[in-house]
Amino acid sequence: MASTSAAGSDITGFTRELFMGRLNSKFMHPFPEPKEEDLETLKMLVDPFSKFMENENDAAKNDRECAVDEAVKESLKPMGAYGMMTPEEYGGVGLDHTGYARLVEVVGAHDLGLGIHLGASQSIGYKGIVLYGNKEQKEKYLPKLASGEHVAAFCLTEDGSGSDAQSIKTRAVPADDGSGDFILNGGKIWISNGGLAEVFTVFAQTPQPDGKDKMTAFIVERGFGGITNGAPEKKMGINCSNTTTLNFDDTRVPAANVLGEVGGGFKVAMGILNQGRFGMGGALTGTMKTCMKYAAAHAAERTQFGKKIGEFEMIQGKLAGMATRLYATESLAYAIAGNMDRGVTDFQMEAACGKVFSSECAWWVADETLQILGGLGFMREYPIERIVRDLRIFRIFEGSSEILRLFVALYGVKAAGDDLKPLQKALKNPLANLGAIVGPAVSIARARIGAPEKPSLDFAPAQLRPAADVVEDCAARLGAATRELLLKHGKGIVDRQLPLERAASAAMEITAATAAIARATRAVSRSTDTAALEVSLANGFALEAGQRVRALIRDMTPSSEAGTTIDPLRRDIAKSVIAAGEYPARHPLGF
Ligand code: MYA
Repeated sequence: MASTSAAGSDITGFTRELFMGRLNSKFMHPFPEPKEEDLETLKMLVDPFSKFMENENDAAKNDRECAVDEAVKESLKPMGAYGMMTPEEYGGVGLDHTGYARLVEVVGAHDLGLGIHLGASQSIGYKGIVLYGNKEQKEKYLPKLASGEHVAAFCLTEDGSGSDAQSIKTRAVPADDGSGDFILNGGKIWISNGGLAEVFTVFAQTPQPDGKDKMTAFIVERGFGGITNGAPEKKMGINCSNTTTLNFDDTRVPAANVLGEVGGGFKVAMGILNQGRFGMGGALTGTMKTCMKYAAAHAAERTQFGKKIGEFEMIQGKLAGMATRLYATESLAYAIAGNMDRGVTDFQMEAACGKVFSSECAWWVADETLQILGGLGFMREYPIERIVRDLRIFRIFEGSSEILRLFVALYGVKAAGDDLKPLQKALKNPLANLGAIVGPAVSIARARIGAPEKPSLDFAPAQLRPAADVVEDCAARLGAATRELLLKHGKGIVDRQLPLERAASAAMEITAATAAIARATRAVSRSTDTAALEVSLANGFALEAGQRVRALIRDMTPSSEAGTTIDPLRRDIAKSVIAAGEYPARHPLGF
């Protein structure tokens, strides 16, 4: 399917507006939809790919052997699996974001470890060349990477630098010979494909004219010399993906291999990660669907106390919760992908929401599946055991749930601060300097804060009013609570991570619920065969999410019991734990 990306779009993001109590429906409605002919082409790719994953790839064997079967890799190459989104002119399949989400859903449904091998190469490993590479770099590297002849790796994380990505120590300095080449030294850890890759996107500090270091991105070939990798790490899951350390010892990198601008590496890293995160939602809807198959089959077959267990309310509650979360995750994943395809550039916060939401929902769904299967789910002969192990890392890598919640909350709060201040020039660095914007902004605006217009999802049809009412109410509450937080804490808000965490969680749930409503609205307007069910799923998700969100927002406000009592208690308890270096209470028996 050829890329249908529009040249640009003036549609702005959805999630940021929530912090101001606004619902930017344009992002969600009409729910993005590819052209009919694109879908036909995509179907021709998905069908054989699904059959291959079902019949030829053996996920359990890959897991046992801690490597993707070589024959599988060879078969995947001509299928375009190593270059799904790479432009056709460079030998890739040229899928748009929606098409990519659909194909990785197939991978996620069958083998997450294989998905990481494929994704680490194209979703982040050489994505930078596609996004920021010049013509020569693209022509030189992309064809072999898209065909799978070479694989790539993304090299950011270091021993002392995980979430705090700017703190890397790997350094590249200009060579003494005046050639413009760089000499690269340093070490990276936990690099997916680290032992297999021929091409690395490496982030390193480079000296700047002002004497300070700034990050630069480089395209590094294994053949440049001085590169060694450690043995594959022994992991809890995604075992067939290769994860190693990497060391650069006086590796000479030609000047032509700077990716983007010298000193512009952090933006390159963030741009790649922002672009890559939407794929996780697609992949994990596949995983959740696999879980649901096992859960549904077991609920229908297993008899206890003279009844099929699916007739018991508790199992029904679980299955419904799984289906509604899956519907919301899938809706959000395709809303983000569709917006990226229609040229929306303001999707960073939604991509972060989609990554966190999908990884947490998938974890919950897999865990509930295991619970429904009982002892069977714990046995190796059932794939749920592997799926649970594989899924755990998704809440950690590509931006942990915690750092992405902070990212979403702080950027949302910054926007709310901007909204409150009529004149103040926007500060650029919210994580570090939020106070400088929030303090003056709030004092200027303190006197003139009024309730904004009631947020509205007026596109929702009558059947979806229950869900729309919840979302409208929650958005208004989030806007009001954010204003209260800003007024109370001013510049101190940056350190109030517990209310920020709640604000982000609320925003994520509201974003997902709105995507689900928009998708169900489309189903209703087209009278599709599953429209009534989709209405139930969207209403079901939004009503439950609404309960969670109202509790989160209640606890966000500084005057709440959480704000005044529980959070200070939690801080004190944590300090005691850290001071003791262990569980600090005396044993009830005294020893
Ligand atoms: S790869 C490693 C993953 N690592 C991370 O994700 C690191 C997480 N940390 C961060 O993202 C950043 O450090 C944070 C910012 C967010 C904490 N977009 O002072 P700042 C701009 C655009 O706020 P910091 C892996 O795990 C900002 O506006 N711009 O930054 C492999 C400012 O610009 P300016 C952004 O406090 C997994 C400047 O940067 C963003 O240092 C394998 C500084 O901002 C942003 N997001 O920290 C997965 N953030 O100065 C395989 C900041 O101009 C993939 N900025 O105002 C496969 C999955 C799919 C397929 C699967 C199939 C099964």
